Amino acid sequence: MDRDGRVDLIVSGIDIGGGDGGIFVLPGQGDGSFGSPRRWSHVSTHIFDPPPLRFADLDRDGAVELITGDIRGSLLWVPDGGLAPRVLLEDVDAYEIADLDRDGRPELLAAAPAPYSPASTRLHLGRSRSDGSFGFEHHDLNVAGVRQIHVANVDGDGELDIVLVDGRGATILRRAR
Ligand SMILES: [Ca+2]
Ligand SMILES: [Ca+2]
Ligand SMILES: [Ca+2]
Repeated sequence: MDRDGRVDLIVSGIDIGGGDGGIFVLPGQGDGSFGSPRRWSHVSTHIFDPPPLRFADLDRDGAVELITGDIRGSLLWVPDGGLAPRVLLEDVDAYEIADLDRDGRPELLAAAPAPYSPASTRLHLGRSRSDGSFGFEHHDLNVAGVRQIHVANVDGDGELDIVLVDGRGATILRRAR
């Protein structure tokens, strides 16, 4: 989390001492123990079936941000240090962060029902642009009810593929050449 090369522990839940919920980072000491928790954000997640927490420096400003879902399915951008989270997208079914094109910059993938067509999925692809802004492009796909997004080289061609998992199976999106 703090890029010191040591594994840090992330905890989402209720601060027993203070009673205030949130997301906490326990810095790894490198010897298997962790330092005292530091509050990342006052945003708290579901205690049961919590949404994934994904960390990356998406806008490449040198600070890591947290991407997570809230109780209403909004996708949140949560900066370090308790600043107000920003809603990136609404009604998101699944999301993942990966460096799809392996250029060293992470991309954000999010699946949501396509507007006016609930049988389709709109796949949002967020990335930092050359001018430093962060923005989305999207693709509508003939898939419904995406539950998970995975990124892996499924077909062994060396390029990362996007795997959309729904209730019936998986749809694999291969990178166009
Ligand atoms: Ca950042
Ligand atoms: Ca990339
Ligand atoms: Ca592949």
